[in-house]
Amino acid sequence: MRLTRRSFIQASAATGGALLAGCTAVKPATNAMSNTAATTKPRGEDAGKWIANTCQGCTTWCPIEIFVQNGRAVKVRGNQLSKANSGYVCPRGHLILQQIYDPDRIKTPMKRTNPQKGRGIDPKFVPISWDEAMDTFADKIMELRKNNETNKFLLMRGRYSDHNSIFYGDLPKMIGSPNNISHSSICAEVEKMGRMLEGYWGYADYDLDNMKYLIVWACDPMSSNRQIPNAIRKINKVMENGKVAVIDPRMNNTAAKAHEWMPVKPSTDGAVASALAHYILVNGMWSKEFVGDFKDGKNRFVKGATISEDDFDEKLTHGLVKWWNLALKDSDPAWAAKEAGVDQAQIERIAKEFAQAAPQCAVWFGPNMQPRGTYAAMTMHALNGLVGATDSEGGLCTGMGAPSSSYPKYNDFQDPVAAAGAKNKKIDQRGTLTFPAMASHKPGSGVVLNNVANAILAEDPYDIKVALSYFQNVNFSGTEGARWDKAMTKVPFFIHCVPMFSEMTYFADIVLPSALHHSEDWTVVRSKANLHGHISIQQPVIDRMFDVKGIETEVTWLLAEKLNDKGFPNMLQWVKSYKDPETGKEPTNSMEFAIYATKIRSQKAWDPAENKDYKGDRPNGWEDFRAKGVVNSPKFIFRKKWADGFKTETKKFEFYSETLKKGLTAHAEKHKVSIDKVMEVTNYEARGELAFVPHYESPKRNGSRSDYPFDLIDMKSRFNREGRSANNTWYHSFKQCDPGDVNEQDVIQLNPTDAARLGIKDGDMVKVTSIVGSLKVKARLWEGVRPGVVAKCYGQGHHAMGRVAAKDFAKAIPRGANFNEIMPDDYDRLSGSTARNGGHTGLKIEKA
Ligand SMILES: Nc1nc2c(c(=O)[nH]1)N[C@H]1C(S)=C(S)[C@@H](COP(=O)(O)OP(=O)(O)OC[C@H]3O[C@@H](n4cnc5c(=O)[nH]c(N)nc54)[C@H](O)[C@@H]3O)O[C@H]1N2
Ligand SMILES: Nc1nc2c(c(=O)[nH]1)N[C@H]1C(S)=C(S)[C@@H](COP(=O)(O)OP(=O)(O)OC[C@H]3O[C@@H](n4cnc5c(=O)[nH]c(N)nc54)[C@H](O)[C@@H]3O)O[C@H]1N2
Ligand code: SF4
Ligand SMILES: [Mo]
Repeated sequence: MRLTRRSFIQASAATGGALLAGCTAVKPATNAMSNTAATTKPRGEDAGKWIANTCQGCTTWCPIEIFVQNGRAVKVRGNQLSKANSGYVCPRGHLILQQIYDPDRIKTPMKRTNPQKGRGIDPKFVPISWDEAMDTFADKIMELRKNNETNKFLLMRGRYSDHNSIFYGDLPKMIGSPNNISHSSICAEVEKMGRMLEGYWGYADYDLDNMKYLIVWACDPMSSNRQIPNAIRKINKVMENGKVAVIDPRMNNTAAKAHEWMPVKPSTDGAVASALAHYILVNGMWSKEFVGDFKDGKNRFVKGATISEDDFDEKLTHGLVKWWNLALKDSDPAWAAKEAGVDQAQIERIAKEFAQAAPQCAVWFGPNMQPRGTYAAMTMHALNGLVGATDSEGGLCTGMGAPSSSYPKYNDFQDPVAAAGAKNKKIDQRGTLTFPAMASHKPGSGVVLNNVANAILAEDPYDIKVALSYFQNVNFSGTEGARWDKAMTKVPFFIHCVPMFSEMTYFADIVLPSALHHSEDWTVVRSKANLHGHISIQQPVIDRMFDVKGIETEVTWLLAEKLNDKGFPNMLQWVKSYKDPETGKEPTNSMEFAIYATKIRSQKAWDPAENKDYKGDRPNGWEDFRAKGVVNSPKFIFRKKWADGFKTETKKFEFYSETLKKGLTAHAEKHKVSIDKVMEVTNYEARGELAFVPHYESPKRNGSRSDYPFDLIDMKSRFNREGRSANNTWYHSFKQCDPGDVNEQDVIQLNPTDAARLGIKDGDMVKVTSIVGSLKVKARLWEGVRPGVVAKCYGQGHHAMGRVAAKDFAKAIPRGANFNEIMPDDYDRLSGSTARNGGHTGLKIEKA
């Protein structure tokens, strides 16, 4: 049967119709509404049960339970044992049901029959067997091996589980490629740059129970960010105990509840943060316990005054006086108020009340994905150090980990061809002069996913012949997506491993339909929130309805078998080393491999014989862990870092970052240029020593103010399961829960004063133009966005995905507008992060 895109849709519709009919035919899931396990069977049918799993609708990675009745998933709640979410999910958790039963899911492997590739060009997919799909994949790998060009295999990852260590971490090395490219840099790497001041490369956790002042900055924890159910539950507590202030150009969900909303001009956050620090210092409100004091106790922080380092006795921090002299002495609230377009008195009030609450306070800052975001994030985090809130009760911390065991090593099985191939340069140009891409402070250790499209097109450092992507749709999620359309057209052979057709799938030669992580696959994930870490299971809760497979494990196994048949046995030997930790048995098929890998990874969590001194949850064996689904760590213990030292070069919290200086020095030396030159080519303003301290950098904008007068800011919808829920009807029917947005619509939010000037009325279609291109979108007049700024929720504008996400799926006509299409391809180059926040896109707006 030839399956064109149109007939594929029709085929899906038929199956989907049957499914939906099936859903309505069964009894209502009344038992699922009860908090206790069901005891009575509704109308003599299956009483149903809650099965533990993990939601990955965002980076919170909530332990959840799915209620299954008559073989169907009917309700989702937080895992009642979870300390991260206290048994609750956010609104997105419920969309899992619509994801599972989405009639537009891909139901079988498919191969392309139309050699022509491009956006909206029908690939003319035909269904094939897994056997044929994996055979073709293996042939492609054998060809690369034969030609000694295994480095030309590229594996890109979006979301993932712990088992990404197998598929993303080890498999490319077994094949012989250095090119395992994660999505981290289109995600949130800038945030981690801020925490470099304390030598930590990761996200924070917050002690909301004991907090008295919270500054929510460039994020919206009640709607997005990294612990939503906990933030929703605990925000009231902070508000009762003290105050919440939100700094964001738009009135986000948290701002709608907070005591203060400061609508800063985009990318001027560094100015406000510097002014808060200035105020705190001038008024003697810094933490004497954490930071130290003047030797004679006399405060010399006076506006404009240069201070001698000899006069200050620093304790657990490093470089306070240098920071003041280089960046803060003139950065007073009056200056910042002008720069950021906000009220001076508000800056002073926030500074004062924040410092008064210290150390029971925190700056909760978001990723700040703007071209100079590194320094903005550093300046925000410096405040957490200045008042001693970091690693302190009522403040913030690095959070807890959760137990996990190691996977068997691939190294013993890697052959010389693969070992040589894996030594090549990575495709993303990390570590080149203009891409320092530092993970932590090591240049070239970060990833620059969005630049892979440019590198593929330029064949620099080389061309890519075989690409695979899973859990990812970078043609939609990456800025200036047309680059990705061109790049994926150029790649001769591409495999997409996804449960849904997407913008990226247009370019696939083979599509491998994926088991959904949250309901059909075997794995574990680890995360943290509410001062506890957790390891949480993902296991099948329903029988698979379609011919889908788990990508990270089952596909690895199937490929290994095929490669073995073709004379390359090493991979099969490697996967067979994943023995069942309970019985010692070797896996004999892909499903056993998936289960054993899950047991291996979580052994420390469930095996009473392992990890004996662990003070967190101790399930009694594998079955008990499966039933409970989660192991919570003990509670975070504060001030250990105060006692033991931070992981920076100086072991102190660095206001003058010797750690960043080390990284920048290494990068400059490698390229035989000065650090100033590095700053220049990476688009930062700092020169000299300023590069090593938190400071304000003015907004870097694409497009002149005269031609493109508006600043675009971008945020996630509270219904975005990252990029994956737009084909769910609930996404659209509840859209007004995104402040300012409208049900069933996709809008750009515009302040009424700007709209009046342009003659635009609520609901008018407008044409928005950046230096990259134009889009048409509906205008929504809304006071919750500051004049001069326009805000657009990320998530809609799909021309693929399915019949709900697209306006016309068969004709590839989008529903709404994906602003990534007009956001210039730009970066915070120190981290390699893709810029999308902070008004880096200048916009012109006209009535359409
Ligand atoms: N609902 C939802 N939550 C999610 C996800 C999701 O898809 N949906 N995804 C998860 C993932 S993968 C990640 S990485 C995290 C990311 O978490 P966040 O980055 O915290 O999420 P965003 O909604 O993108 O937040 C951007 C915020 O910055 C504001 N903003 C933009 N420019 C500026 C500026 O110049 N200054 C200031 N002060 N504010 C600015 C926007 O208005 C918005 O409130 O979220 C996770 N949580
Ligand atoms: N303008 C703008 N752009 C953004 C953002 C933004 O806020 N604004 N957010 C950015 C951020 S923070 C991130 S993390 C990225 C995310 O962007 P990507 O890394 O590209 O990931 P998604 O778009 O979430 O994933 C898309 C694909 O995953 C597939 N999928 C869904 N469930 C599963 C599953 O269980 N298994 C497998 N194998 N596949 C599955 C779906 O079919 C879908 O096509 O987007 C970034 N892009
Ligand atoms: S979407 Fe995120 S916060 Fe919501 S339930 Fe899922 S993992 Fe938790
Ligand atoms: Mo992300």
